[in-house]
Amino acid sequence: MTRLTDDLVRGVSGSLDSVDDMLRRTTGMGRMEMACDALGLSPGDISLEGFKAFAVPITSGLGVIKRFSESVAEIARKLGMDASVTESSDVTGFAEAVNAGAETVFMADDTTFAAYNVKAGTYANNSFCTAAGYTSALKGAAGGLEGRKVLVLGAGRVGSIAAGMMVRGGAAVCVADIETERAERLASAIGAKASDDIRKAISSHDLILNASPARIPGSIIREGAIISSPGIPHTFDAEGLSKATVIHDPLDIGTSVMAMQSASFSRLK
Ligand code: PYL
Repeated sequence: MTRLTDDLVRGVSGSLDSVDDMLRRTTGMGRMEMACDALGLSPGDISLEGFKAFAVPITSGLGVIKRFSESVAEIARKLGMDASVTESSDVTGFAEAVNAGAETVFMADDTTFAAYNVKAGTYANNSFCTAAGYTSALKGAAGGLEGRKVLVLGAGRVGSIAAGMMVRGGAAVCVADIETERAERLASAIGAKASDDIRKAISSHDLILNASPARIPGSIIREGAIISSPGIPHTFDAEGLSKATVIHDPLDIGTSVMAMQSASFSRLK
């Protein structure tokens, strides 16, 4: 999983409303509807009344990312949670959150970003939720994925989960990865096709879920393509952005689905 940087996170807080606008414009769903759709729920299924959430800064590994926890808390607040950042970090911060009545605790080290539901004793995982959120966004923007050809770029955690979701949803999935064997392994595991020619695959698909850090030149993107793109870094050129509908944000969509999945563990009506 590519680690976010201070720069990538810096812009998250100021763009929460524009992400919501982008989602409505491209998928017909706002943040809450998309997050619930990703989980097979509707907003009315979950009550967030008095729902307390805390984001705990985690200093392990490469350490804290500036404003990561603050951005996570802001996203949770946008969904209607009473969310804040703990004073302390790590285990002390976790204990602070539990003592303050947390129902969900958000924590991320360099490998796992989890939203732990204290009441239910289980957690939402960012990789699963990011895959579900970007799959839901692609489905919304495309008007459904059943019977549609979809290219998944990147057979890592998010790409693999999303590819499996879309195969189960009836899409004709093709997987491509810079490591061809990884694409082939995933494709055979989920009953999809694999391509060993990434450029050809991109130029022959209207629907793409890009879970790779690759820079995709606009010249090979089809006019009118829809690219649901959790991949970071996010580097589409002007030609690509003019030809395609590109759905992307570095943290918001995945965190929104995590927050709602974590809440669903204790608040499903
Ligand atoms: C959750 C993001 C999405 C993509 N990559 C994942 C990442 O950057 N993980 C590392 C997060 C580290 C957070 C740091 C802190 O500020 O608490 N430990």
